[in-house]
Amino acid sequence: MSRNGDVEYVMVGDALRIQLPDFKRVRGGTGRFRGLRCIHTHLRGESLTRDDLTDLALLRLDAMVVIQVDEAGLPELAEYASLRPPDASGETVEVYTPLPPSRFDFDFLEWIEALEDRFAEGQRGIHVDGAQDRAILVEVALGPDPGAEERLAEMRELARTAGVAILDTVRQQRTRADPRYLVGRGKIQELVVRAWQLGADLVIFDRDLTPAQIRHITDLVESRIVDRSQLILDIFAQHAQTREGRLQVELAQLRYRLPRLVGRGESMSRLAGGIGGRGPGETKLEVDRRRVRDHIRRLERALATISRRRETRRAKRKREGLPVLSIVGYTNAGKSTLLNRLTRSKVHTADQLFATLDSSSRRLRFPRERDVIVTDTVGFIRDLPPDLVAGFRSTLEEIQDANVLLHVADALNPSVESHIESVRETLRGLGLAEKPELLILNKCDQLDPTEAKALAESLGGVAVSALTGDGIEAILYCLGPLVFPEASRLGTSFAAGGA
Ligand SMILES: Nc1nc2c(ncn2[C@@H]2O[C@H](COP(=O)(O)OP(=O)(O)OP(=O)(O)O)[C@@H](O)[C@H]2O)c(=O)[nH]1
Ligand SMILES: [Mg+2]
Repeated sequence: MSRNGDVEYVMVGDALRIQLPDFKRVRGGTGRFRGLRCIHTHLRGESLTRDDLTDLALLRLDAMVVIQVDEAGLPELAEYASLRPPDASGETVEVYTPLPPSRFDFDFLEWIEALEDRFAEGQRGIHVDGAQDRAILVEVALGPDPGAEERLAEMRELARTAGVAILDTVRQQRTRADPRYLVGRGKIQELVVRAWQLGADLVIFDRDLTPAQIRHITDLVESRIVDRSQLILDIFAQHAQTREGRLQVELAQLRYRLPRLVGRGESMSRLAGGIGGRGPGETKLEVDRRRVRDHIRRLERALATISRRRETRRAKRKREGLPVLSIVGYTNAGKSTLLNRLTRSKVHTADQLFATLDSSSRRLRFPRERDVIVTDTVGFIRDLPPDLVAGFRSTLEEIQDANVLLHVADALNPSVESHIESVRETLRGLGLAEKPELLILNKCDQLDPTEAKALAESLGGVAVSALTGDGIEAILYCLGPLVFPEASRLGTSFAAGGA
């Protein structure tokens, strides 16, 4: 029924269910309800069911009304529910006290307009600094998920780095991922209403979504849907400085998006028989896909050219015979700070994830006029999809040249051990597990010295502070024999700076 009481749709069901028609989507009326209320009967006198409330939310109806009917078919009580304006409770639906239908004596139009005004007011009341994106974070723990807390903390860091304000989090614990929505139908309902109540621009999922899940969720939620990999790619895009870096990120973004492009009419593709694939039956989606694929090929060619030039540079370095030290490690561990400390340079550092995207190389002078090239590269993170890693292969080639890896870990992070493990796993995936590695436990200026020493011993690393310079001599001391193995056989000492 419409606002002014006209009957717009009539649905006939059986004792168990009615099928709601496919209402057209509400567009443009942000903050407004659909302007339709659904009035239906329950033949066995039940109250509003969970499904009723889910439909109310997903269809954003003005109200869901159920008239309970007695055995003679006569109306008993009418119960109704509406969506709830945003408030501290976090509740999304309000169910009102049932009344006999004859006792309803309020002006529906006045009531629903007042409710909409309270909605709009609640949305305006939510303030966020500056021009930041406003997001709802969805956390899904699958089965017994011991890493859930860590992952959550990391998602918040990623969001902060991307400049997104988290307005609220919606959590769910389930045994398996739902193939349609990742979360269950009830959670999706809560999410739809929360996103709308809070006027969220984005809904961020703390794990990756399949193309089908993105499509189904997009059908229900008006906000933009972002999964973990997309969020990481967004950060990469914000941080890429060089032309190569930008091309790599763009390529990775397109590869990630290609299977996720949403559209209708895919069944048309078999009808497309035109020359050059551009048949009469080609849908808009296919045109889009083809454009993306063409663009991917162009980017790949451009990157190949850059990569050849890089190759020449690397070959030159090889001819000079300088050993290469690659700094690797989890993102935000302090790799760039360590490069700066070791080589007295000034590459960009920041308390952000993926502050560094483009590799840089500097010279480090060891005693006796021996030079070493030190390179700093993009940081690692757990569960990075292989596609994404592949996009950075050419940057990672720098690591391939390394004689020794300096593996930097953030000793302050409670998850330091799992970080070290994911870095080693990524290195294994890149076929780099065999390189000699020196583990550096960084940021020890913030730890009690005995604690730092114990941690370094238990993990087999060197405790340092790249920020204050504490422990840098120890790094040089340990590096000497790794970088100049022939010299160390001759018994030369590599202690630098009097260590
Ligand atoms: N307290 C303390 N902070 C440090 C130390 N080393 C680095 N930091 C801080 O940690 C943050 C990250 O440092 P970066 O050097 O940018 O870290 P990164 O590993 O290069 O990070 P990405 O390039 O983003 O992967 C910065 O805020 C640094 O100031 C340290 O020894 N002690
Ligand atoms: Mg860095």
